[in-house]
Amino acid sequence: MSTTLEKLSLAVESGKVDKNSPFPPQMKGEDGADELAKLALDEGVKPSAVLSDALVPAMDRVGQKFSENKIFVPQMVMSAKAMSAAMAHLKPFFQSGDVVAKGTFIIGTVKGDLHDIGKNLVAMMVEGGGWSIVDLGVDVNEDTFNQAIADNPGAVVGLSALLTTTMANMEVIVKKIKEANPGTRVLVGGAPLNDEFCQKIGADFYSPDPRGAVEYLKEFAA
Ligand code: B1M
Repeated sequence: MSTTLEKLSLAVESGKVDKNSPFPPQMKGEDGADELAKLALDEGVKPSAVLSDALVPAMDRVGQKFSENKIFVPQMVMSAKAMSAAMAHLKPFFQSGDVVAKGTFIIGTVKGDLHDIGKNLVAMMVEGGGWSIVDLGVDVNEDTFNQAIADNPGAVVGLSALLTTTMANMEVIVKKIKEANPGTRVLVGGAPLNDEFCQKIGADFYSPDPRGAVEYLKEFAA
């Protein structure tokens, strides 16, 4: 692996967004993910290699450390931001077809729920895993999910809920998705959920964290 890719991977893992970013303090003044992703592409590294050799492994390590409580939400948010800064340089290549997306992942926070930090992290991690993302935002109802599925046939759908009150809305939305689109895979997540609830509402998979979502989606990657 090129030195630039190694540095990029470390920048994402450490949450170093760009040169001016003060976080993490020990990397002050060093290039961040923004500069390093651009440099890698300028050096002729293929966008697919930037993604698979630097960004995806970095986010895998971040997800692993988060699952093991070795890092916490603020570090994970910074890593997600760093990955986004790098991904911005790759996006034109995704759009041009130089990188073939593994599939489409539709994600939204369910009706009545405005919490989006976890949902955004999942979207970023899944995007870092090579998927094309349709982010419907927050407070999303069943009709909006079903319209997005109609617009993106074969997509896997992710629902997030952070409130015990909106878990009930999640149940209705899963039911309506399954009625309108029986073959659609539905992944659910959010702090108050568990496996038992997932099974009860007829969803296909519960993941407590973004890493679990990325792992689950590997089964359906094109
Ligand atoms: Co709210 N809130 N909040 N809140 N809020 C909680 C969730 C709460 C637990 C706080 C508490 O009382 N201790 C509580 C819920 C209690 C309950 O029902 N169980 C609560 C409440 C009550 C409320 C309001 C009702 C407060 C009020 O107005 N009276 C209100 C509701 C508004 C609404 O949604 N309609 C409200 C509002 C807000 C803010 C707007 C102020 C803000 C949200 C800002 C935003 O998201 N842009 C907010 C915040 C920040 C929180 C806490 C403090 C932090 C949530 C967060 O972002 N966590 C939260 C308390 C807490 O969690 N400690 C709380 C960090 C984030 C990375 O974790 O979202 O869990 P999380 O996501 C994780 C996993 O759950 C998972 O991966 C992520 C990373 O590991 N995951 C998925 C999430 N979605 C997934 C989807 C997947 C897979 C994994 O697949 C699709």
